[in-house]
Amino acid sequence: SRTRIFAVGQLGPISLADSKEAAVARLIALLREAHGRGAVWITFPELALTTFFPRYVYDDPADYDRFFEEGLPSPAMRPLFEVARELGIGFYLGFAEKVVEGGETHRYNTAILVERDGRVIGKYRKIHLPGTRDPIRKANFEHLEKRYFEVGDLGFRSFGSSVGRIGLCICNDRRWPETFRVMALQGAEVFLLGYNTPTLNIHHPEPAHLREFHNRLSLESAAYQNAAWVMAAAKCGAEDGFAMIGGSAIVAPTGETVARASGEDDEVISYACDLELGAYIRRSVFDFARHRRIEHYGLIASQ
Ligand code: ING
Repeated sequence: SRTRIFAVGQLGPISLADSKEAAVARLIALLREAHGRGAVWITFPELALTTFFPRYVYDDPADYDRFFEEGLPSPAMRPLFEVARELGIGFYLGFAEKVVEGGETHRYNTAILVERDGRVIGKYRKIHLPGTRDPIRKANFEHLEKRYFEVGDLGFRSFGSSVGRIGLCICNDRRWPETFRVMALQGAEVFLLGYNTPTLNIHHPEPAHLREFHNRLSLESAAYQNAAWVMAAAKCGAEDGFAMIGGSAIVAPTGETVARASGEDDEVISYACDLELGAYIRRSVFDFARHRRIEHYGLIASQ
């Protein structure tokens, strides 16, 4: 067996008025709690340093650049990197990335993977950006990720680490099966992701319970159909009154949820995950090489 204790650090609300330093202090408290449980890795949410600002309308980058990080680690992240290295815990962190590449300024919804010794060993920029570029003005908030972020340019990859091969994605990506299959085909045996999922769907009316159901369905099907562990960290609760769902979870390669957050505030869940559990499934029912027939799958990648 290759058993490691993984943790998920769920965050409660971060308001517009909260500083990044206050958010980082909360992440460090979750880190210490995870360490106390013997965890060697922790997954934090999407956009974990600030409120979910794509709910608001901004026109001028000067008004929303304050939500973004520059440099890796950025000044705000530095204390988290230091404590994680001191405790020997690797982590996934979601944040808004502002970077100059090719002489141009780019902004992405990004997640990084940091090894137990503090090295950045992976980076992912969110590919499935939900919502709209322009306000729809159907509720008292928006979902403007297409306005503030570019589509990620790093693809879906898996990264070798001291705790196995890890695949990264972010929030809406979990609803698209292609996300996980592409990473599973690269050997990912653990998928890490963070999410910020509004409870109210502003695009069409639907019962609130479906938010929780679709979150769970996405995580459990990804785990089962790719014989991999899934760790998902919510930022949740009401941020300045705008509610987001909790439901942070650890899901086994059998598709069974083995740990779930019970509240909508800062909370650590953890589980002793045997990475060998996925391996036997990959050698039997989901032996990709033996059973998949790619000659029949062309449409998925061609339209
Ligand atoms: N949030 C939501 C998510 O995909 C959403 C947006 C919710 C889209 C429900 C469709 C249905 O979980 C982010 N940040 O992607």
